[in-house]
Amino acid sequence: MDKPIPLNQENLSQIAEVVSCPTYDRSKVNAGIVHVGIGGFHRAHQAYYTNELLEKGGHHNWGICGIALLPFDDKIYQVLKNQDGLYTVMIKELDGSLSIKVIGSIVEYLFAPNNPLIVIEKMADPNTRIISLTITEGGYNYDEATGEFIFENPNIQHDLTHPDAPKTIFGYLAQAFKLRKERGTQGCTIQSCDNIQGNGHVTKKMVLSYIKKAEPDLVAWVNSNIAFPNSMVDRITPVTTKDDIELLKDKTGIQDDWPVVCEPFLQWVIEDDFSSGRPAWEEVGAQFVSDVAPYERMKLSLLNAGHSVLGILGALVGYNTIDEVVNDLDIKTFLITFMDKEVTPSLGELKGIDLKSYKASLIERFGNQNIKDQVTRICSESSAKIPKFLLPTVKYQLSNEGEFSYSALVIAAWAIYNKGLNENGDLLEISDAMKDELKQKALMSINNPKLFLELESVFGVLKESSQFVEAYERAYNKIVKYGIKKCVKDINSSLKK
Ligand code: CS2
Repeated sequence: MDKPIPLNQENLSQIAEVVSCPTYDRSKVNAGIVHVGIGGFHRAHQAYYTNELLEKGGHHNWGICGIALLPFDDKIYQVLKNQDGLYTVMIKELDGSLSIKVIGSIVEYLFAPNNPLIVIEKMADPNTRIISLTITEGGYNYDEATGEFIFENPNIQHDLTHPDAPKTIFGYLAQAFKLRKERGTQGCTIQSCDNIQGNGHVTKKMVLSYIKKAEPDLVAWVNSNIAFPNSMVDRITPVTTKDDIELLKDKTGIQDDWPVVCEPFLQWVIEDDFSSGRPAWEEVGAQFVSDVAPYERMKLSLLNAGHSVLGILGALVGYNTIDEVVNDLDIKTFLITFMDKEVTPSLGELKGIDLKSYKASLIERFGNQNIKDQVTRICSESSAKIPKFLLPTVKYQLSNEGEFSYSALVIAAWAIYNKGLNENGDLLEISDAMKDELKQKALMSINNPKLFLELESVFGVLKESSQFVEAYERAYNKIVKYGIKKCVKDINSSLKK
């Protein structure tokens, strides 16, 4: 095989002979958007939509400056720098085929830990009109039990005492807003693209909590100059593997050090509330609506919670990918019943949405054998995901005297998962900010399962519901005795009766 062609601006015309590449003049694109968190999801979603818009022409002020905020984001920063911001999206179609496209919407990139002042200046720049975020569910720094900002976080303490060299998004935004206010620069929009119900509201509440303490004189300015639209974001984006990089090289001859792999499905529902203009993303398929809440609820409680159900049960059984788990008929039936009996009643009326076909489409998307979404990816950071994805359903069902035994089984399975071994005795690869605490509680729970529910920052006051505790303990003991597969089979057949 010929030597692979490194992906960069200089080689773009040669690469365009093989795969679809940006046809717009990237040198004329200005970064009106500063995006924090340039991982796979952002690059498969917002940057993808933005690339499609730039292709249409006439939108050159809406390019993206990607910010790598954390020290370990150094790798993606280096890759983007070496590739002039270019990267490949490999869409893994349901039929096993691959659609490949080079994306050019990220036209600048900064590594914050080495250049905090440059990043603050960029966020304060009058040409920056949107600062968007994918900082993960845990990145919003609030206590699940109280909904309040966690000031004890050592990085937040650092930011309060080192305003010129912040480590967290909150420290950066406070300084950028301060400069904007001092200079009389107009406000901008902070657009969360993370999987949190009311992600705009949550962002606003957390940013204001921090600012009240760090820069109290800024509160009124933020309230009148900064918009925080809510949004629902969706595209399944597994972790890129070495095999994906090789596959791209084999199929196209392109050397891309960090391509993105994703499913074909793509959705973005955005509240139309921007303080200083916005790209016409609706021209490329995004939906602008006045109320995103029903879409968010539906997606978080069905897709994301559905993922967690598959991930946690699948990890214990010993599966590696989500398609393997959902193609296990017993687990598939369990998931479908969980969606129908526990989640659906909690969603209320969803005007204009065909829930039945939405749920069917999820089963199909989860079953995409081509994307090989990793069980480890889905289970990672479950301590931040479960309260947002699964617990709202449990709370609804408890207060409406409804069904919650499926959710209780999943939470019991998660308690067992945190002991660190699957049912075959293999070590589980657990990645979670609360990993040590989870393991400690999981081990303490062996003889007294309800101790696990004492993790208040995850479960809040759930331990006070005797009904839930009972269902959870029953499920826990049964899983330990008979294993996941039998428990799932039994619950499936008991509900048929
Ligand atoms: C997943 C999400 O992280 C998770 O647990 O459920 O990353 C999911 O794949 C995306 O939200 C899909 O839009």
